[in-house]
Amino acid sequence: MYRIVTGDKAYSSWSLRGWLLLAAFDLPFEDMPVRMYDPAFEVLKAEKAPARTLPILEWEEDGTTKRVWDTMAIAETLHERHPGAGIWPDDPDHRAVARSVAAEMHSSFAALRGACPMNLHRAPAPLEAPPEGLDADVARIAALWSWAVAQTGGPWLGGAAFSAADVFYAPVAFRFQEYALSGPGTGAYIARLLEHSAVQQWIALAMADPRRLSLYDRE
Ligand SMILES: N[C@@H](CCC(=O)N[C@@H](CS)C(=O)NCC(=O)O)C(=O)O
Repeated sequence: MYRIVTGDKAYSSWSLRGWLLLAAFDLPFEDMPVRMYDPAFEVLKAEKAPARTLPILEWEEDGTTKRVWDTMAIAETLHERHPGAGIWPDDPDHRAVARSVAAEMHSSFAALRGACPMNLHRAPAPLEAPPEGLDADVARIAALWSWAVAQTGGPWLGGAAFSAADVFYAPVAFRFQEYALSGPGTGAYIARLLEHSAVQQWIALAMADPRRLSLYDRE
C-alpha cells in the first residue's frame, strides 16, 4: 500500500501527475491531501525533508518508511517495482518515445507553466496579455503529440495504452482547455485525456473541494 501526499487538487499540477501514476495503473494507495501554503504545509515539508515539493510517494518496507519525490523519480520507481503495470509501454521503441516526450515536459515549457497555472476553477478564456514564448510552447507541444502518436500508432502518446507520457501531459491538457490554447490536432488528444476515468476522478475530487487559491488566478 502506497501513500501519496498531494496538494490542492484544483491547482497542484504535479500532484495530479503523482496521483495518476498510482490511480491510472491500479496500484493500491491512499491519498494524503494537504493544504498548500498553510502553516501545516511548512511543518509537513520539514517532516519530509529533504523532500520539499509535492507530490511525495511513501511506503513501509523492512520496518522503515521509504520516500520518493519528484514525479519523474516516482514514475521510474513505480515502474521498477511494478514492471507489468504499464506505466511505461512494453515496446522498447514506444517506451523511448514515451520517455522522451515525458522528460521534455518535465524540463521545458517555462512560458506555459509560468503564465498558465493549472486551475480547474477557471472559466475557459485566453490570457489578456500572453507572454512571449507561449505560442512557441503550444506549437512545440502540438508537434510532440502528433510525432509521438505517429511513431507509436497512438491513440495515446506511447501507443495503444495510456502510459506515464499521458500522465505527464494531463495538466497540460487542462491548461490548454482553461486558457483556450490549441495547436494542430490537439483537440482530439485533449478530449481523450480529459475523459480518462482516473482524470475524471481527479476532476470530481477537485470540484468537491471548496477551497480557492487566488494565487493561481490569471487575467
Ligand atoms: N519537479 C517537481 C515539482 C513539484 C512541485 O513544484 N510541486 C509544487 C506543487 S504543484 C509544490 O510542492 N510547491 C510548493 C513549494 O514549492 O513550496 C515534481 O515533478 O514533483
